[in-house]
Amino acid sequence: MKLYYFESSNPRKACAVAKYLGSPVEFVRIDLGKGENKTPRFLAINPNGKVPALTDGETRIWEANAIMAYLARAAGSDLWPRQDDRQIELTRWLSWNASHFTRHAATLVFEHLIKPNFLGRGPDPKVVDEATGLFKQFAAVLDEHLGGRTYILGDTLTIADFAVAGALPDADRAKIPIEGFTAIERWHARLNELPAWREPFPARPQTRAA
Ligand SMILES: N[C@@H](CCC(=O)N[C@@H](CS)C(=O)NCC(=O)O)C(=O)O
Repeated sequence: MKLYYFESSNPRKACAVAKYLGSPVEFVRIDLGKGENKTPRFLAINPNGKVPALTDGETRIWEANAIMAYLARAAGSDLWPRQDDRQIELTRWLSWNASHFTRHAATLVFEHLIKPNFLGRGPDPKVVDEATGLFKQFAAVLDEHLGGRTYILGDTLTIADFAVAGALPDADRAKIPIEGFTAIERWHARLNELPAWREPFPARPQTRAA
């Protein structure tokens, strides 16, 4: 299997799961800064031109959630639960996350990190205000849910935890307002105890000065 990645939030989820499970993947770095995600060769793997993507023989999978599920199922891991009712619960949180929680966190990452660092533009205060308010609205739902639980589905770590936490490693730099959501903070601190979550990406070879 080959796992195509870059050091950014969506590939982080797939790389973290691969590392956590010890999946037999070859990590292939796609340099977004150099546009390697738009080459015909990569577009044949993921026509969206985005990472992560996974190939396994003739199988091509894109979308971080699907890649996490594929790797977990291949490993027979509880990260992808076996019971139908738990798979439905998991799907609920993945859908909620994409439409609400990480959606607004991703807007803040774009405004505070991507625009200034890669596009030479500053954040738009109106967009920041709106995303901050909406993020807090949905963070309150997660905070309440996590109140009596260790992980999103209860006692067992699943891919929902990796998916929902996707943007949180950038929370400080991207001004994602998680302070005060104490159950979220505790849960994310617990994820940060996992080496695979803290350091999901392969080490990069040092380049030597000529
Ligand atoms: N919904 C996709 C999002 C993938 C995505 O947006 N990846 C970003 C990096 S975090 C990317 O490849 N951006 C390059 C581009 O859009 O040109 C997933 O979950 O895998």
